[in-house]
Amino acid sequence: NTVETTGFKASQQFKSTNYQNVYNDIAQLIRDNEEHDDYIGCGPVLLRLAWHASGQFDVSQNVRGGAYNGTLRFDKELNDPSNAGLGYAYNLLKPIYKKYSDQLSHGDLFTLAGVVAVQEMGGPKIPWRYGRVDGDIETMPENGRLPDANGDAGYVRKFFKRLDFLKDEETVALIGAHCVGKTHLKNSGFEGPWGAATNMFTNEFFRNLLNEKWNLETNDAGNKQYNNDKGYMMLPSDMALVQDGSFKKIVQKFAEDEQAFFTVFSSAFSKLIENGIYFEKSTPILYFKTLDEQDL
Ligand code: HIF
Repeated sequence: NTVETTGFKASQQFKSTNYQNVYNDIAQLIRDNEEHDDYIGCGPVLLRLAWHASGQFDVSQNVRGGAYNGTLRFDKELNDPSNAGLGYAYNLLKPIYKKYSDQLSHGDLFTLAGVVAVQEMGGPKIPWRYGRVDGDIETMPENGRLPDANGDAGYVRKFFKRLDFLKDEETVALIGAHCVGKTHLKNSGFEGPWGAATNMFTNEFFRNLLNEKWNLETNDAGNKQYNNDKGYMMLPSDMALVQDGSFKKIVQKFAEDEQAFFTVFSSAFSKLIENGIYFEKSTPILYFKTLDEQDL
């Protein structure tokens, strides 16, 4: 795993692994844990795990902080306050890692889990490639590089620029992942879901941003969040998407056109989980079938 100017080189060592089988085992895990978090299920928290395993990336440093080294498996990174609640998701995946440990890296497992979560919740197909290699503890980035939910539009744009997203459209599409799951006071100091369909990947987040009546309130942890009268919420960094003219135009487009959202989300999420990795042309781009598509 030499570091090239373009990032860590993807390894071919596990090229014979049947990754659709790994996909299926993770998807079955989601089916078996549907009662998690008052029947939201564990799709959202696995998606969050995949992004936090990737989201410490800094394009100006390139080689550090992406998903390549799989360092979210280390206690120190799991104990980053930004990762509160992800220990549960990591523990869920441990039996799958055990089953495939001689055929699979942690970085590949974490990122594949995000792909599974999006697809099994009804979202777009996400192209995925293998080749991340477990790095030792020295490759773990410093804690504190994940985003602050109190940020405004300027902060959000700058943060995603650090992740090498230069187009507002990609940033807005990514944040549409907040259609699923919820915030938990004990994890983040925010509370509530973003909408009604908390385990279905849709464009509801964008429709709610535009159509609901939001009130800025102080929650029980003393943090400011936007609430509506149906019990939904928005983080300040979510609301930033309708407070900035350029962001808002894109929100309007995605609220009207779910397919447009899916297309941009798929390519942006794929980029997010591959940041800092250099793939040889021969590495195949894999697309996975959902359990439903396999009649499983
Ligand atoms: Fe989230 N996000 N996220 N997020 N996130 C939370 C939960 C989820 C931000 C903050 C939070 C992305 C970007 C940002 C998911 C997926 C993605 C929570 C609540 C906070 C505070 C955690 C808790 O209390 O349990 C910020 C500031 C982001 C940058 C603007 C990504 C694009 C949207 C990259 C992304 O994919 C998911 C899924 C959850 C729900 C987890 C759950 O347990 O339900």
